[in-house]
Amino acid sequence: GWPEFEGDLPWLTATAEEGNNRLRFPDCGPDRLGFYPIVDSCAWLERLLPLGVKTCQLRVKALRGQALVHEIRRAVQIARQSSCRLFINDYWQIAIDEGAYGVHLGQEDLQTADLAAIAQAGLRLGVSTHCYWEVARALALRPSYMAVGPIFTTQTKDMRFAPQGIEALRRWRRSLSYPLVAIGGIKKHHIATLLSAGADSLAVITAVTEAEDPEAETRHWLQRVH
Ligand code: 3NM
Repeated sequence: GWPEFEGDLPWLTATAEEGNNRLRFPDCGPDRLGFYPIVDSCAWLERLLPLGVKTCQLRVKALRGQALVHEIRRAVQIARQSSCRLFINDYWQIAIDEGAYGVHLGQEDLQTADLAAIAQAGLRLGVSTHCYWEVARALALRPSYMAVGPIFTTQTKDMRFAPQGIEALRRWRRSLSYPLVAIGGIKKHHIATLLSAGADSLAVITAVTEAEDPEAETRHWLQRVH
């Protein structure tokens, strides 16, 4: 079993500094990542980005081959038109080829992705973390941001990790100087608490995609998070 996370971890940061210094991923600019909706199609991007969303992720699970390439290509165009920072989940090679703003990788993807190619192409790297060891691994890569999850129970993704809760987020905030993206089961009544716990950004799927009025919901989140 894995030990529980305990206390602050200054040595992690020191280890990262001594570690893999070859790769450099760009930062995400001076503005906080803020409200960060995750969607599975260009149709969603076309609905949400004109409302002022400045960070988003395309997380496609249902397409393959040329259809997938076309979807990502169009997503990059849509994001450019709105000056939105678009992270492509998982498909790092297509993200490089299509000139996306960044790539978001889970821990499994980290094992197979060509991180040097991503860095060389100048794409930002966001990494999912769910526990102490995954944070340690992410730190060694010095990514552009770290996602911390699941904060709360989520039905949207199969999770072998228990919800970390707000107190864990606070502790990561004390240990880490990276932009922190909170994810997992986040609803709008959590916004104030998560921001004051130190989240730079709140990533959501169902809070927007299953809202009765996703556009109104997006406007609300934008107003509250920024
Ligand atoms: N990643 P919702 S939680 C895609 O903890 C994803 O890494 C998570 O969806 C993580 O906002 C999650 O509907 C699902 O809970 C987020």
